[in-house]
Amino acid sequence: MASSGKGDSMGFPEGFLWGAATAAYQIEGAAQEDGRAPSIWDTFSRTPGKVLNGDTGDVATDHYHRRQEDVAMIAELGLDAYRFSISWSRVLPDGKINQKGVDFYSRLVDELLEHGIAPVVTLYHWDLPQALEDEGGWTARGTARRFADYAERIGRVLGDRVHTWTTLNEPWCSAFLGYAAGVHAPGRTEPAGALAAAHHLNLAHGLAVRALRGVVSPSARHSVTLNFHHLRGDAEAVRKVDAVANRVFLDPMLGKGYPADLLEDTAAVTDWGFVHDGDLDLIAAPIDVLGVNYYSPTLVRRWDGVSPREHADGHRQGAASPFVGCDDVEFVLQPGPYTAMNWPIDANGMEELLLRLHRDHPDTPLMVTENGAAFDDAVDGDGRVRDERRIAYLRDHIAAVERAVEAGADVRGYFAWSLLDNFEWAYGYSKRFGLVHVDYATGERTWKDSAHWYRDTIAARRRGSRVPR
Ligand code: GBH
Repeated sequence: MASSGKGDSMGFPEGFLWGAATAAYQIEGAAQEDGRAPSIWDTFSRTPGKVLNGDTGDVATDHYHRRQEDVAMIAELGLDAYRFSISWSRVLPDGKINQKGVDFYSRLVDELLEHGIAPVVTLYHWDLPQALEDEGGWTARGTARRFADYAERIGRVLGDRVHTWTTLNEPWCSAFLGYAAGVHAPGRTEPAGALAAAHHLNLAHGLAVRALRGVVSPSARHSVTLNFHHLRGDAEAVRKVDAVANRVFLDPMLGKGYPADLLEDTAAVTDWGFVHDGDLDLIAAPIDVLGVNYYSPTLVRRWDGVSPREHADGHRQGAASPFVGCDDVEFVLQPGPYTAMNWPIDANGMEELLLRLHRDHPDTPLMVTENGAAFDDAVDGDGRVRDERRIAYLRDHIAAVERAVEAGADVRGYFAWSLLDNFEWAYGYSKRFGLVHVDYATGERTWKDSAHWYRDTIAARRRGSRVPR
């Protein structure tokens, strides 16, 4: 075969970024220090019954005080890039810049750069300032403007040093887990509100990309991270869930507007009157790379009206479903093995998803911004964490990314979720996704076997060899 296209070359392309990811509320702690104001996750986690064991992010991994230690660890891992998020209510607690909050991120960026690590910044990983929720949160159009204003101000401060800007992390979770299912902050169960939230998140993204381009370095890349539901099952059920989980964000962001079938499927819930003239042009601000988070596939079929409807993670689907307009769809738990989240382990889904995105949007480069697994890890008497299942998970998923690359997908990087064990949202500290173990009583960090494996794998990759299979 002639060696022309990038699909012919084996392995990952030059400049491929190996990284790990975190998010502000999940790791920082210091919830009431240096002028930080509360976000919806502070409110939600302090509301009894919302988070397992009443856990909160008040201390988390104490990263706010261990920043330098953590950067040293990132450097020792040999990462090319580190993906973290900025706490909006830390840097703009009352609409004005909080210098102490900004300094924290500015130092983090400088320290990363001193070690040759590219900062990949997410502006919004679910922690809306509570003051904005009090004005309607994402159901209010004004929140999109406020977000663009926040993006612009942070862009002015960090814009000369950040490698990649990501507006939103997984707006599906913000809109549908937060405002329809109510299992994430702010815990509202308003199907029409969730669709309005989805639109305002789309608008926030587009406005922010435009605002950032005006103030940051022209060489910076702009992106958004979506959690694609990689769907399998009956064609009609797949189409419906795909519309309200994937295309509701992807299509307008990539300039195709809202899918006609989505508008039809949700017509009984809303008339989409919150979409104003000109919004679709604003949402379609061009991006340079699309962030893809993948953990597991989702199996769906037409609901027979009798059997219980289950979520892919094993939760029974009650009255408050995140899948608005999908009342006749059943979520089937596909056969295991499963992670500690009860999510099926299925690396082929990663390859299929990347290839589908590449086929549907061939001009949009992709980056795997999260992939990883929770297992019940424990530190052994000899100080080791033998997490061989996590190693197998990462190895198989990296191999799947590689197959997608070899088949022609334009994938620019891979970020393991997560650098550290951390606050796993509604599951509190009960689920451990880290490459590095955290003892929550002391804050002590211990490299799991997977951290050593990931370091060695990255190092081997850079010498051009392949993932050991
Ligand atoms: C990511 O969310 C987050 O970005 C990150 O902060 C988090 O810690 C990490 O993953 C691990 O959870 O809704 O029943 O169909 C991933 C969220 C999980 C949402 C799987 C969709 C499918 C199950 N996704 N979920 S269901």
